[in-house]
Amino acid sequence: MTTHWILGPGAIGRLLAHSLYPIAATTLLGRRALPARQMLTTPEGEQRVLPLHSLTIAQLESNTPKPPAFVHITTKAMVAESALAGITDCISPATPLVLWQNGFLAQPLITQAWPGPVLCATTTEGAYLTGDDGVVHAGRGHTFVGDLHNQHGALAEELAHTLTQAGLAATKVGDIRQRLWQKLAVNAAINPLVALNGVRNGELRGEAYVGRVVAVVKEVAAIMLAEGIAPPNDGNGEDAWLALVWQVVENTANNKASMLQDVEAKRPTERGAILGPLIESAQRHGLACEVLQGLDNELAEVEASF
Ligand code: KPL
Repeated sequence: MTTHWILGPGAIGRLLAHSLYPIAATTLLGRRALPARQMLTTPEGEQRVLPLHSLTIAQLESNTPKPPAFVHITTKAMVAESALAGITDCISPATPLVLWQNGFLAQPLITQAWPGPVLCATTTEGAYLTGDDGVVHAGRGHTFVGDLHNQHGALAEELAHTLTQAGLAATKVGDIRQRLWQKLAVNAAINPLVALNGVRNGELRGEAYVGRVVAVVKEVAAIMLAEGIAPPNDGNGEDAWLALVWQVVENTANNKASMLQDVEAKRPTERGAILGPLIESAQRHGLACEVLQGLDNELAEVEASF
């Protein structure tokens, strides 16, 4: 059995641990101890309790578990680097990492700094936590796996195969950078607006928000062009990006976006990983980003009030 460590026992981390349990030796790593009995509710509503193995980072230092074949980092984007720093003394620098973060902040930084292979995963699996001992797999999705410099195709293939075997459909891709930026584009058009206004995704279709969505997408589409990110569905520039955003709004109309959940829980948002790379790119390419910068400033103010 291969050994997988999962650093960050949030919703995706615990979904991974439950899914991999029958076919791999998994250890969940976090700052706090978790109850040994963990429940998964499947998309079909079935409930399964598993004795997932978890360790705190402090326990890891005094234990010597079997070296992992993969370390999955499933923390929020802003803390991925510091979480990794907390376990580097316990793993070989050649250990393959798998980054599951939103946005495009942790991926280039860790790819550059880590001596071993770094894979990135982008997923549409839907999951949320119901407490310290429960995770709901709300909807099945698909996961794409690859590395930013296309140097680890065989490893990405192996991981995609393992995830698929575990029931999380996955495909190895050679264009993970494009896919991460495409997701970031959609997140930038939806997340800040819903988080700042306390509304569900579907409400963006209302008169009060349509113009603001269009204004964000206009800036995002120009940045994507400058970054060499192809518009979705073989479409054309701004229209194709807008069509994708409206499609995601439609499909997730009832969702409370992750950034809104963060604001409601008074947690730092992922603005630095979503708006940050867009604003940095706009500045580098001399493009307009007043709308994106305005959203980032407003979110910074909200965070400062926590
Ligand atoms: O990915 C999402 C998120 O909530 O972060 C979207 C696509 C906006 C769905 O809610």
